[in-house]
Amino acid sequence: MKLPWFAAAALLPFCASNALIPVEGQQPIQSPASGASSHENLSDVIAASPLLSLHRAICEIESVSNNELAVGKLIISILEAHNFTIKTQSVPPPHATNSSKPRYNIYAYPDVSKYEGASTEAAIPSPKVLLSSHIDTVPPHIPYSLSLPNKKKSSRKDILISGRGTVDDKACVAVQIQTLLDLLADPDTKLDPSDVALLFVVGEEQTGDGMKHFSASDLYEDTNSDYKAILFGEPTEGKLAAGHKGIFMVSIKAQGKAAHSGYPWLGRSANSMILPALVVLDGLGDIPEDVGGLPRSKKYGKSTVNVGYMQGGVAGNVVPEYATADVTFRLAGGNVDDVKELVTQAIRDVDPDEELELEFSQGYGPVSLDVDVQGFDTITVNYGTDIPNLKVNEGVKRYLYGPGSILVAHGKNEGLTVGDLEEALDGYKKLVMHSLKL
Ligand SMILES: *[C@@H]1O[C@H](CO)[C@@H](O)[C@H](O)[C@H]1NC(C)=O
Ligand SMILES: *[C@@H]1O[C@H](CO)[C@@H](O)[C@H](O)[C@H]1NC(C)=O
Ligand SMILES: CC(=O)N[C@H]1CO[C@H](CO)[C@@H](O)[C@@H]1O
Repeated sequence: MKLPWFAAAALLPFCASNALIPVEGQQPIQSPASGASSHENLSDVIAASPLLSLHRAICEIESVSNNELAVGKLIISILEAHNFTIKTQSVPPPHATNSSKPRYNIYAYPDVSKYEGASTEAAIPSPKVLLSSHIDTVPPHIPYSLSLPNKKKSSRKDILISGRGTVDDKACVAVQIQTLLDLLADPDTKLDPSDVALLFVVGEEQTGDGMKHFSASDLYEDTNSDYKAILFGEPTEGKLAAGHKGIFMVSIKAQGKAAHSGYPWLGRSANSMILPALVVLDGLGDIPEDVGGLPRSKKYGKSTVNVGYMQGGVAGNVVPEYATADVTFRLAGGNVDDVKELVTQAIRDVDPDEELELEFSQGYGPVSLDVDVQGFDTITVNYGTDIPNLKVNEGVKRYLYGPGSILVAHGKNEGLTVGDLEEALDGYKKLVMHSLKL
């Protein structure tokens, strides 16, 4: 008798996730005879797969930046149950908040004494391959849910998993964990457990303080001598990223003088002071580079500008005393110092008396990444990552790879399919095995 795929799955709950259920040639999820709600059946699919249920468990816990403790605890308990040794790193809350909530980076490596084939009894091994992603998300939290977008011809791999973090970045957290669990459990890989480690950081969506903390830590100092490759997880649509754009920000502040709006000559409008600068910056990406525009490149196209935040004045009938704006630049080329100079000049051209106060963020230029692995399509991406926040030794490869699309990652419709997650599991296994042979 040919069992329906979900029944077959239920009989095999302890298999490796990718061996559970054939992906091709599925019966439709909703057979016409079925009177059961598809929702319950979708849950069954998730529950039957170690990867999908791990992903679900961590997505169901809210972990907006600065509130990463609960999801961190769950990840620790899962890894400990699989004989990983955990080192936590307490990361102080950012200055901008006055939160006193503890938050931790998680560094985890297989407890070598419990895995056969371990080559070393070193206190903390120096791995060859590190897999890293972040456990914080952007706000607001959106609950985890399952759906079938196309009910007529959808198969198991088309099940859509939605909710905050399902893509960015808990898809990578789950896939990276499952990758190591599967590889360690498979004797054919001959994986030395002391060659691999996991790093899950806090704060990526804000300042990258989690990764900066790790980069400066004794733990990293003591264990980074043997790295061949670091695998960074962010949504790249299952492609290997050849690089990402650079980024930096400027905050502009204007101080005017308040007055009754009927007698504006008695005051000075901070909004009027700041507006010309914003108009100039807003157009800077469209001006050719050789006549004072932002850098361009064949690889990344144009640099872009986002006047993302403006605040000024207190009421329509008051001449505004204060105004402020934040502008973000995504750099297609050049370096941050040159672009800062260009931006400063563009502002001073319309603010010759230097009345506007400028505050630049640190930022970085475009980040080039490694793509020397067979069998992957490549992509370049426009978002920032934690990669520049981790100082790596010369010769260490940096790969950026993960399931799902950045185009939905911070939106209300954040989500990816079962197929996306399972393909990325295969992709990560390939990347780890490739990296070990470097
Ligand atoms: C963890 O190690 C213990 C002791 O060596 C072993 O009995 C157990 O099966 C291991 N658990 C897993 C999930 O590998
Ligand atoms: C934190 O911020 C809140 C609200 O602004 C304030 O009431 C509280 O006193 C602050 N706590 C500390 C420790 O600064
Ligand atoms: C959990 C649950 O309700 N599962 C249902 C899925 O659909 C089949 C019929 O196709 C039902 O028999 C199951 O009970």
